[in-house]
Amino acid sequence: MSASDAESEPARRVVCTVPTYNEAENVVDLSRELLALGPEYEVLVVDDDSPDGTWKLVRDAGEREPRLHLLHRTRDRGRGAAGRAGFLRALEMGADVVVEMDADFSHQPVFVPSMIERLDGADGPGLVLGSRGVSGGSDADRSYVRQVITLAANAYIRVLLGIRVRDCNSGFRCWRAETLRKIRVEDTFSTGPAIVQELLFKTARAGIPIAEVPIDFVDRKRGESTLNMRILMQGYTTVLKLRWMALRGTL
Ligand SMILES: Nc1nc2c(ncn2[C@@H]2O[C@H](COP(=O)(O)OP(=O)(O)OP(=O)(O)O)[C@@H](O)[C@H]2O)c(=O)[nH]1
Ligand SMILES: [Mg+2]
Repeated sequence: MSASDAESEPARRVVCTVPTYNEAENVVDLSRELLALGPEYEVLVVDDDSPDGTWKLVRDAGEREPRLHLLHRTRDRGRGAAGRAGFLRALEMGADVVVEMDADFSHQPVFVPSMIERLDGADGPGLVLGSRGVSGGSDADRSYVRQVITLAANAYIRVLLGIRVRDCNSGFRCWRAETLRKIRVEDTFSTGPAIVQELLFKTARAGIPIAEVPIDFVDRKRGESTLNMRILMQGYTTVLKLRWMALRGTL
């Protein structure tokens, strides 16, 4: 390979998947920040036909930026289905590393390089979490009530699923592509945000090492949260279902 080929072809592909629902105020700025991290970065926005036109903004910006991709979904709306579709598309695209993160800047692009560096660590984790629960990480920007809900959910998941990581609810993660293939991401069933815990549980059960890197989680500044009591309760129920399926050997 010539020197110029080496310059135009990054050594590996890092695809950042971002599920969006009504994130018109965030999506373009977030994509720009991610793409600025380096030539190996690509962004895949997985939008569920947002009424605020998020997908149109991505489509238009993508015409000028070949590293920005859109997966525009019009059926099966939901954070879980969108996450699954995003992972599968990223694998089809030939990603070596898949980053997943929210669009609302709670997951700040500035932390991604340190997470990827950790994925390259000599002890070879197959998954790296951006974590609020390890030394140097924080969750201080959100209301006290939200912090307590997250802590309670974390304790519940750790006890029920026997997962040892400090931040089981982190949806800010870097995956080796081979981890996603090994745990058969195509077989995940969660329709909502509980896909975060489903994938974490499946990774831990597969004996794949999981590392945590500190991040500062910040509250969304623009746009509306989709979280509500029904989604929260659905999440708790899915965790119970995962435990039950594991006990019965049907997971
Ligand atoms: N494609 C798609 N994305 C979704 C859907 N629901 C939420 N999202 C995205 O998933 C990410 C997380 O959703 P948020 O609404 O921020 O929920 P949250 O982070 O649990 O709650 P907050 O802390 O209040 O922001 C964001 O990027 C959303 O736009 C959905 O139905 N489809
Ligand atoms: Mg959020």
